[in-house]
Amino acid sequence: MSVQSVNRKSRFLAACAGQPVDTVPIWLMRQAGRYLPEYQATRRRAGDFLTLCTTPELAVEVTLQPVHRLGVDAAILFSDILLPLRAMGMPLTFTDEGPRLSPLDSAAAIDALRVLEPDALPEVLETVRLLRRELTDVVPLIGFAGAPFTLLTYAIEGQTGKSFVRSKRLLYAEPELAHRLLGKLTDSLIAHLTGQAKAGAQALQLFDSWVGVLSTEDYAVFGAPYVERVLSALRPLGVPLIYFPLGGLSLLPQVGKLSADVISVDWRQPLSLAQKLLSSQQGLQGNLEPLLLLGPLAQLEARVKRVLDDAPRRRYIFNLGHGLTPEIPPAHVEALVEMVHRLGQRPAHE
Ligand code: 1CP
Repeated sequence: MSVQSVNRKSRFLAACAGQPVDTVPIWLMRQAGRYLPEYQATRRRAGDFLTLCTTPELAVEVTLQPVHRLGVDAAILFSDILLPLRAMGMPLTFTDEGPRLSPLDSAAAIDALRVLEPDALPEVLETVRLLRRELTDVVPLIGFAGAPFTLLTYAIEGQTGKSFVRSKRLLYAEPELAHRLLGKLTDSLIAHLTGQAKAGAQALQLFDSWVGVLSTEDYAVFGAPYVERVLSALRPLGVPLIYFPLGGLSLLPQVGKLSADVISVDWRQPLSLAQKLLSSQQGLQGNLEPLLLLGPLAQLEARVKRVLDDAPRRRYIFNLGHGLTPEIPPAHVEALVEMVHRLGQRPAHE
């Protein structure tokens, strides 16, 4: 395939496959969200966050907002990692302080959880189908889910973990039960992600947002094996698989053994260091400190250059080291996309 036909198709998918690109592709975690006034307006119309996630027309609208405003090279489905827990039988609400679930506090509660089938969460799958109709091939759609351990923390803590005492009590006091829960979460995630890919998602990302609280020894038992089960079950779908172990610098040697195509790296370490700890087969995504977007544009541009200079030449996708936050000015995000496309241009022979 010529460079040009690859580029007309999708820079993002070309980069995932290790093919040449005209410039570095970029998308941003939480590119749809509260920093955008148009998101705030749609969210007000929806009334609450869960209605926004489960009304396909509205979820499509907010998914497309950053694509139109920013010119990013991929769209990410608007949904949330906690929706599968709700479908498994855990009532979920979102408050101003974050998500709330009634925490699983017994073996019976864990055994009562439903394991999802690929057609669970039909509203989310409908959003995927509608989005594929709206998007061109140039801007592919990324589907996603939380990784098993990260979902375990929400299911056991009932909210965003702080000390993770409840989660760790389960791991250390009742490891068999922990494995039973991780197994059910893993099977449900495989089903939900398979459903998304069959509905049209062209890449899948697993968010392991809380895996950084695990020691390397515990990641080997409660983290990595379940992530690998998800990845190998999804492999036959033929879409690129991205894994984001937030705060997982000490885990990267183990992450390097996972079968993910691309590893999304947080802002804490240079990409070149992450690359050394990972496998040479794995592409990289990342890793600008998101809050640099609060500072002046000249500083932002200097830091973007540093990230690009440090990034691999092939199989690389620009992103933030974590998500955009509500305080970030949209004009700075627009400027970031322009900078990456301008500074990331690759000569045709590379
Ligand atoms: O409008 C609002 O008030 C809700 C804010 C919000 C948004 C915009 C939440 C609540 N979720 C989302 C959407 C979302 N969440 C997306 C899709 C859109 C996009 O990226 O553009 C994605 C991929 C997620 C993933 C997600 N949800 C993660 C993993 C990524 C990460 O940030 O580490 C996690 C941990 C959640 C849980 C969650 N959802 C929302 C909140 C407030 C939380 C808790 C966050 C936390 O515990 O810190």
